[in-house]
Amino acid sequence: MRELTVVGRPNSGKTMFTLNFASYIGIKTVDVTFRTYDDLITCRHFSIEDAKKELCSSTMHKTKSLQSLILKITLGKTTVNFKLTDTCGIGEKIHQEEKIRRGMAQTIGLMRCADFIFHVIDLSYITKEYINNPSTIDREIYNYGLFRNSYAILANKVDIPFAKENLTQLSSIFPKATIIPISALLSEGLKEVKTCVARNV
Ligand SMILES: Nc1nc2c(ncn2[C@@H]2O[C@H](COP(=O)(O)OP(=O)(O)O)[C@@H](O)[C@H]2O)c(=O)[nH]1
Ligand SMILES: [Mg+2]
Repeated sequence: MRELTVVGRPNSGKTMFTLNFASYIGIKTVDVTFRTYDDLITCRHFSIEDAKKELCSSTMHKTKSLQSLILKITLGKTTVNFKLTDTCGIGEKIHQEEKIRRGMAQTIGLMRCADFIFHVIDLSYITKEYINNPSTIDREIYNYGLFRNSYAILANKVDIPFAKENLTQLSSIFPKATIIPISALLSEGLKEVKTCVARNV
């Protein structure tokens, strides 16, 4: 089974995307498998709504380990199962909390073996300083993603003010990537994501 992973900065909307994408392709309840850095595996069953309430948050680093869903997508007359794995957000700095440092290392480890990488970028994060910074974590992920050739950027939060202007800026700093504008919160742009998933499962 192919594994697609969802990576990006903390708070970019990875968990919201993962759950609302599952809902978009017709899933009503999910079994979320949590895998910690020390390989402790637990599984919980949620309705999508309850999962969003419990697993999404505006506080940083709500997601500290790998959270996988097994989903299925219908392609013509066949149904294909795939794994969609949400991850601990990564940043430039070494975090003071060990659990989060380990979670970030787990994310990087998974990026190396996943079959496809969705890189979520929060459009509200695109400031002048960000654009001029040559060493953001997003640039690192972009360079690695291009090298892997199984990569797309999800430009998230298109529902916020100035999203259009910021999307133009984002396209200019990451010119070689496929960029899909989405609102994970409002489930916008997910048809294009589904087409991308269908090509890569
Ligand atoms: N306005 C807006 N807020 C969003 C969107 N996606 C996520 N959020 C909010 O951003 C915060 C972080 O979301 P979450 O999915 O937990 O981020 P993660 O740390 O990347 O997993 C939450 O308060 C979400 O409600 C979006 O498309 N639009
Ligand atoms: Mg999360």
